[in-house]
Amino acid sequence: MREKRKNLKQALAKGKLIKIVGAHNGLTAKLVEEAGFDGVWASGFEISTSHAVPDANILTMSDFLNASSEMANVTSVPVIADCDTGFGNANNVMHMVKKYEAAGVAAVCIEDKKFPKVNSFISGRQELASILEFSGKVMAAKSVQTSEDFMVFARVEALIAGWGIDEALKRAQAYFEAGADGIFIHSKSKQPDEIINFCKAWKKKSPLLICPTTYHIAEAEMKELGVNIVIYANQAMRSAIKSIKETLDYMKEKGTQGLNSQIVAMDEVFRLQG
Ligand code: SPV
Ligand code: MG
Repeated sequence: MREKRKNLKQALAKGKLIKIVGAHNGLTAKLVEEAGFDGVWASGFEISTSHAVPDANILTMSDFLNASSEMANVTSVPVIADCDTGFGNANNVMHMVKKYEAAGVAAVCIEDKKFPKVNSFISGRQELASILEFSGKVMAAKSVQTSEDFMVFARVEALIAGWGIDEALKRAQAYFEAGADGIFIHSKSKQPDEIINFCKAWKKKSPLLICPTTYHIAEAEMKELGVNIVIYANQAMRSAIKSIKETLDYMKEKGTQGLNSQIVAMDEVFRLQG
């Protein structure tokens, strides 16, 4: 686990674009690694979806921790765990960091919304914590880590909440000064403009993370903008849902006649089981 943390930190220092993909269990994390990505995003949205409950802190920290721990156990690439708002106040954040660090994740990411959060793509209900409160959470998180290479990323939700770019920059600055190892700037805009404007104004002050879901930016442009980590947070799960639905529709109509050639062989499943 030490190596994975070190690798992530060194990759960040080198300035290469680190590509990570969202997963929700051991299997999906392993597929991400095998596809050649640099790491796994233990996505709160995906983990919630895998339990068929909303991404709104319905599951407990232990549920998210179990899933993240499973992903870290079966992969050799770093896992960055999405820890929402830190599951409560600064006390919860300190407990959380101890648990996630012990579970072998390379880094955690906390966001500056109020607990309980709702997914960033739900319109209208995005309440932000105060800058002071969230900076305190970042400091609390950094104060309890025991390994040098463990990282805490701070996610700015000001654009998501519609508070604008100046507020986003103010928050990013405060969290960076509080000790965050990187700033995750999130947007639900269909156009990349606000993300591009933020990145240009941020001027590579800290490692930067983005998560293109509704907007698109070419990877070459990300590098120019100073983006260090791109998180493709939910696309793999969305493709899995589509594929499962198609197979179920097929079986409903035709049974298993002709199906084996369209799905993976049992041997492939045994291989993935190890
Ligand atoms: C997640 O994957 O849980 C995220 C990213 O936080 S998003 O759902 O795009 O907000
Ligand atoms: Mg999330």
